[in-house]
Amino acid sequence: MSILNEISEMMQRGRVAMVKELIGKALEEGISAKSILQDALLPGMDIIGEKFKNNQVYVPEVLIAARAMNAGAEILKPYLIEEGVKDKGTVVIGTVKGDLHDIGKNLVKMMMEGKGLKVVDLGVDVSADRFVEAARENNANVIACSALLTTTMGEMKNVVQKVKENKLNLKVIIGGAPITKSYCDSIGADGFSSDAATAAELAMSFC
Ligand code: B1M
Repeated sequence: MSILNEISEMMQRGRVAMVKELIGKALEEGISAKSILQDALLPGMDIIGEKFKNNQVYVPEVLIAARAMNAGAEILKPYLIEEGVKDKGTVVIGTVKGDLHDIGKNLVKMMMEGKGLKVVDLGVDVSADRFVEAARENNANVIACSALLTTTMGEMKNVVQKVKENKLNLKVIIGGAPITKSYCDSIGADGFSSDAATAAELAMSFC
């Protein structure tokens, strides 16, 4: 089995220590952090997602896999982020109200920090009011909302409305598995991206 397959396998089983060790080994072997993320961790999480959908695994297994995924991504962080001058702008990021998925949001944050942006992370289950309050407190250029559930993505519309009501001079960008460009246009958000790297570029372009 290749080391990338091993990492994916161990991540799916939630074996945090093994994931860390194998990632260290892969980096020593010269495999890029980008490849470890794209060819091992993300496909591993897709497999878990498929099994979850088909009732082959349940919430506890998904949670332990998610913990291993986050631990792996943490190790890759310094390799993934390019050196950049800090504070090219400020982004307030969070996963919307009712939604506890944070792996994608954490990746977006990581990529943004890599571009030299200051990122204020509000975590998960963030209401539209909280996004607006934090944006004001931090004089943010961008609010970045993540949602993984079709039942929670509606909160993004509330964020856009609150920003307009409060006449804040900033952009709202959105993303996450169920989000599309047409949804973005329909709620009047300023930008959409389907992946973390493009989300960071988008945020930069608004700063
Ligand atoms: Co949940 N879950 N989950 N889950 N989960 C999904 C999303 C689901 C598709 C699984 C499925 O049925 N196949 C499904 C949603 C169905 C739907 O709404 N259409 C689902 C469900 C139903 C649920 C629960 C309701 C299950 C239940 O309890 N019965 C429940 C809801 C809890 C809640 O939030 N209130 C639930 C719970 C959980 C766990 C807690 C167990 C765990 C989350 C742990 C955590 O995040 N710390 C979990 C997980 C891990 C998943 C799957 C398996 C993986 C999600 C993930 O992290 N992917 C997921 C199935 C799947 O996606 N295949 C699933 C990896 C991550 C890197 O991708 O977040 O898409 P993603 O981020 C991408 C892009 O979307 C983009 O960049 C990232 C990478 O490039 N992106 C942005 C993300 N945010 C962005 C923001 C941007 C731009 C780009 O701009 C601001």
